[in-house]
Amino acid sequence: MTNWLSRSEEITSRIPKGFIFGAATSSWQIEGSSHLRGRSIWEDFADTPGKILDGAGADPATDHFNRLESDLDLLADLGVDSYRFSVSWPRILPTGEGAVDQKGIDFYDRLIDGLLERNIKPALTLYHWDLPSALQEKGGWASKEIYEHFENYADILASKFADRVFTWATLNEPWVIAFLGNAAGIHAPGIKDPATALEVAYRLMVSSGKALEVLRSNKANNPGVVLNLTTIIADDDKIQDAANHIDNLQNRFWLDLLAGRGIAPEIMDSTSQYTNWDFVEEADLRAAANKIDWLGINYYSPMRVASKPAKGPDHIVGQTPALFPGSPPLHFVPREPQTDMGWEMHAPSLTTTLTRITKDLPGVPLFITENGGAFPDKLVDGVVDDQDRVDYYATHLLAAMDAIDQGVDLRGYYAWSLMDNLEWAEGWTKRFGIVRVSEDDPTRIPKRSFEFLKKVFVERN
Ligand code: GCO
Repeated sequence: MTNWLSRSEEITSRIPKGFIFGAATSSWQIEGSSHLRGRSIWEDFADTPGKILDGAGADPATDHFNRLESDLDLLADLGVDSYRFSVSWPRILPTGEGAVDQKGIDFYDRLIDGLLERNIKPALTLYHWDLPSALQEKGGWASKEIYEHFENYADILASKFADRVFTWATLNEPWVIAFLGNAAGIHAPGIKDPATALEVAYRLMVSSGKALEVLRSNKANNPGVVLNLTTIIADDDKIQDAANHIDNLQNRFWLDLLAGRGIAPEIMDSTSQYTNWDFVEEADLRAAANKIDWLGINYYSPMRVASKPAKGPDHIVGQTPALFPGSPPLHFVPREPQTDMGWEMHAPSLTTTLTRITKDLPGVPLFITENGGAFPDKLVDGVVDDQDRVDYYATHLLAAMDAIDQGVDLRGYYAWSLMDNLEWAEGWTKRFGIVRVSEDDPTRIPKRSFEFLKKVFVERN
């Protein structure tokens, strides 16, 4: 492994002036203090035995709610320009609608002001998966009523915070929400129904487009959306059709909607056994194509597919055919080296993902809004020497710089994640943090990767 701590200049010398560096988190994964807010679909999911690997739930998470000030000090110490966080909808509106909970507003007021006091730009995400349970009972993202609820929620947040927030993202990873939540049922709300998943995918993008308008009417700066896009690698000749199908649902669907190209006939055909898409409306498609000021990309790994299974264990978190309704038979065959999620580490795929987006959605500035890796960290004498994570960051930062050299308008990069946290259905079993936190000890211990990123952030021009 390269000693990146002594070779950080190879990276810093390539970072353009004005490039934004940050770290990212999300509300449900870190906040805790769920008794001070309404219930979300992730508590419902976590309370169902067997859904979360280690049985973890919303509390205490990392106890961020009670440790806000010291967590903000950590960010300042890291030397970030920006912090990407999400707002918990049920903290603002306990049942998703009705009266605003002032406690919730006060918390995010403190968060935003605390960032600004430390000269850190707030990057706010409206929705990172913690839907109020009361709205799921009314159909959640599969119902048309969600448009109005999401617009109302966006309006409340923008009216309170528009003067202070640097970038706004409507949604985080609608692909995950739609397909992990509603096709494979491995995320909340745990539905296994491809037809619902496809409708949710569509309604999410329409909701996002409508929320963009609301944000703009409140003079919010830089409204955008965050997608998890990646490069699909066909590992043998026989798998090209299946690879195209995966690419269509993972990448093309979202980019086409944003670019105003609607839903591709190939996608409608290949999913026709589940839905006839009769819920699609022209006016909605126009809303889904509302202008974004930037696009966020969460990138971790390519998806490598083949006609034959790979040898060895094949549990790869979030890579299974059930996530791609209508897919021809295929296998996910990540190569070594892999992270703890079973995800192949292949930095050049970050470059190709970015250049492809630039081609399919020209003229939109990009941010890498998440990138990082889960590794089996060891705490030895109070130190986590996570050289594997340092290596991951270094190679992916270089791959991001390669994309800039190839003409990609990449404006910033956020590391996932500021700290170890609740990794959704994997609970505490997977660690993505550059700061160590554990379920039974909320003490923050910056890892070697924190030191490395700090060096990069501080030493650049
Ligand atoms: C996502 C989410 C994060 C995850 C991270 C690691 O991209 O899935 O935005 O909440 O924790 O990606 O899986």
